[in-house]
Amino acid sequence: MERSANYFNVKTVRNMSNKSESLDDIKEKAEFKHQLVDQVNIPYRWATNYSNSTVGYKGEGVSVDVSRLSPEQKQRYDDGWKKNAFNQYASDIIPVNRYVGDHRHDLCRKMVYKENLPEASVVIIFHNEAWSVLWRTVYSILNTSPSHLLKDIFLVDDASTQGHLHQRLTKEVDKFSNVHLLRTGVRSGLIKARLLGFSHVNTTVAIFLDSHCECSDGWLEPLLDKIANCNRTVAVPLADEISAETFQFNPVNIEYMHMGGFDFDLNFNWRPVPQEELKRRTSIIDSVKSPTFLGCCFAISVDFFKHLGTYDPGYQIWGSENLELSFKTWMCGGSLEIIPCSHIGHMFRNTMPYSWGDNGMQILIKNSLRLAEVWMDDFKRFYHDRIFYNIKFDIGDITDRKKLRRSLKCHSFDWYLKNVYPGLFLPYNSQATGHIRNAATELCIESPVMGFMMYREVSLKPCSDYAFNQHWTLTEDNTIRRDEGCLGYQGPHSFVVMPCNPLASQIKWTYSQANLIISHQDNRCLGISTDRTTVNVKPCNGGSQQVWAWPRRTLK
Ligand code: LR7
Ligand code: MN
Repeated sequence: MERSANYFNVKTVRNMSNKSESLDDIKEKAEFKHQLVDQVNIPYRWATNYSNSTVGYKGEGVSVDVSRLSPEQKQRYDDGWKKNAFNQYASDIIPVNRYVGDHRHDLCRKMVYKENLPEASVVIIFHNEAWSVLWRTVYSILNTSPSHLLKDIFLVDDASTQGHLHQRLTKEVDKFSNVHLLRTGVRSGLIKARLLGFSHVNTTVAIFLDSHCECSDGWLEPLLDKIANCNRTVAVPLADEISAETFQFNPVNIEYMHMGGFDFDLNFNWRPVPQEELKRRTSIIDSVKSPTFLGCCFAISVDFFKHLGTYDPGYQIWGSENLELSFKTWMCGGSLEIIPCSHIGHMFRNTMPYSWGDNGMQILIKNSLRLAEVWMDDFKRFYHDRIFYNIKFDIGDITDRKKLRRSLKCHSFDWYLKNVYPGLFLPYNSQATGHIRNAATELCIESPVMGFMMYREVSLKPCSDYAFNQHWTLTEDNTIRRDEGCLGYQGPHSFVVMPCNPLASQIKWTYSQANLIISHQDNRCLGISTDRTTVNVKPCNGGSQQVWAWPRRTLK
């Protein structure tokens, strides 16, 4: 559908209680009007006049010029970042009802889907989401879903504490016949919140979204089509990026498709699609089989999700549920596919704004331990190794989850690794694993960020049993490795994590268990920099600055 620049004034929202209500009417009532008028002096790149309402049109972002904000505006700008870990100030300038554009490949636009696609309902969970961001998620769904395919939207409030999510939200939701509000009452975490939403779904397909997503033209049909063909397929859209800084919608380029992987921190990561999978596909818009998925956005058959025992309700707050669903989907007879014709934006942010209670890291580890215990068979040892064996965790009762796995007669994790994720690096026969601790400083070598960002510098940090990114493996072939990244020598003062190309001499090291030195070619040794913030390589001198303790734990 072609939208004019002032689509804002002409387009009618479908699926609303009062079906003839135009966006103008909604604008009158809704909160964004006063937000916009309120902020009319704010400098931003596109619109200069709200009567045009082109702010954010086609998914453009807003760049706020902080130097031009009044003290009161600056305060609001800072508060927005603090509360959300994204630029709420920018988000509040953009209409909650914006059009993000049609990001489909031409071939997708030409697709003709079955006439009788199954009906879906959407579950959106949130704990303290910004108003403009939450409603942009809802409006984007309403604006882009054919009404005969979308039944309900369930907003699940996971015990939010922010005022606007109480009475005001209840009232706003009342204006829509097919948007419903559920509340967990006590903080339950995203997994249980999703399960609460799911218990109200009475359509063939359930779709789960984070509360900071935007659906774009044509996102729904290809997901439903996939599930209509086989209800054991979990259908995953592309996760386009909504910038946390500007709210610009940046679509994924499907020429460079990625698949979901994981590492032995039990974190999700993006991986290149293997050659065999690329060859299997006959068109650029064919789905990509993926070992795991992100978790923020996906569609699943209600029956199949129930068959798989939904999520492990023992998972708290955040984490592991996407890997659990990935593993068991594959291991118990289904498949996980990324659908290049379905574009959903997710706002990725660098930190989490909300509290996890007393010890977030422990919660995360407990979830991962449950996951490993139930689904990973002996391979769980590669995760256990990451926890440095020092901390004991009570992971709760997992009898039911194990029973579930038995009753479903699922494949083993070994089968999954061989058949679904053959490219995963398994740290067999490692020579040493754990902290690499410097004798002179007691500091440990830390890789950049959790997970991997290639070619970023490593650093020296106080050793911590909770810092997974201080865990290194001395591999069989003499590399200092964390999953897909190896410690690489780029020059005497530059050490980065780089791809583990077996032919690259930059990543080859020798560790002597006798005198505890790590050497890199020609009798040069790894030591610490003068300012003690990072490592360097100098001729070996026997000093404690070049001595490194690295536990000799061998993993077979
Ligand atoms: O206690 C909570 N209760 C909630 O309802 C904590 C969170 N939530 C809500 C929250 O408001 C949000 O809507 O749960 C949703 C997910 O939390 P986010 O958005 O803070 O986390 P995230 O986007 O980093 O989370 C990713 O990983 C999670 C693992 O449990 C889920 O699978 C999320 O859906 C998932 N999102 C992504 O995978 C995209 C970003 C990660 C990367 C790379
Ligand atoms: Mn999210």
